[in-house]
Amino acid sequence: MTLTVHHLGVSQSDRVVWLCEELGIDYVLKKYDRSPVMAPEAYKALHPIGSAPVIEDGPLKLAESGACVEYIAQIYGKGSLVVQPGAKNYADYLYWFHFGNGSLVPAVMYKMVLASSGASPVNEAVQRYGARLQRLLALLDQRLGEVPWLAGDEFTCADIMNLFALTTARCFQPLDLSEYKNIVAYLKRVSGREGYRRAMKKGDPDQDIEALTGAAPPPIFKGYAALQKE
Ligand SMILES: N[C@@H](CCC(=O)N[C@@H](CS)C(=O)NCC(=O)O)C(=O)O
Repeated sequence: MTLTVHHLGVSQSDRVVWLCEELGIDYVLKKYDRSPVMAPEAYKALHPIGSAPVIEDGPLKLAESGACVEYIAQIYGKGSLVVQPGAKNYADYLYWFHFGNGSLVPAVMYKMVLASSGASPVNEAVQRYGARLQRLLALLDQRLGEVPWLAGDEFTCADIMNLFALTTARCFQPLDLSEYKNIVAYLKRVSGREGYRRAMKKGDPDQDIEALTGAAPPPIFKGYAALQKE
C-alpha cells in the first residue's frame, strides 16, 4: 500500500511531512495551497471535517494530527520515535505528546481568535487566555531546561506534535519567544535536524526555516495579513 500525505501549505500537516522525513519512509506528498487563507475545496472534500492533515493508506482515510502521527509511527515506523509502555519516560512521552494539541495549540488559537475579533488588550478574556498561554510556555521552557527533547534524551513524536504551535502557527498569531531561552535553544536544535529541513523544503519551500525557528515572530502569512487589513 502507498501512504499518501495531503499537506495544506503553512499548516499543521507540516507535522506529518516532518514525521515521514524523520522516519525516512516512502510516501506520496500531495500539496495544496491555502485559498486564500482557508483550505481549498479540493482539500475540504478529502474528509468530513475538511481540515489538515489528512492521510490515505489504501482504503483508509485518516484525519487529526495525533491520529495520523501515531498511525504512521506505529505502522510505517514500527514504533520508531514512540516511547513504549514500560520505559521510564513513558508518562512523560504521553504528557508532552498530548500537550501540543490538548493545550498549546488551543491557547495560541484563543489568542488568535480574540485578536482578530478586535478585543481590547485589557478585555478580561484576552488577559485570562494570555496568562494561560504564558503558563504553558513557561512550563515548556522549564522542561526544555531539563532535557533536550520533550520526552527526555531522545527526539520523539512528542516533539513533532508540539512544534507547529512554536513555528508555523506564529505565521498567523505573532508570538515573540525571546523570554523563553530554553524554547529558543530547542528551536535551534530542531532547525538543525536534517529531517525537519527536508520536510520544510518539500512541503513548504517558500517558508524561511530560520525565521520560523527564531525567537522573533516570523512574517505573517500573506493571505492572512491581507484579511486583517480589510
Ligand atoms: N485538531 C486538528 C486541527 C486541524 C486544523 O484545524 N487544521 C487547520 C490547519 S492549521 C486547517 O485545516 N485549516 C484550514 C481550514 O479549516 O480551512 C488536527 O490536529 O488535525
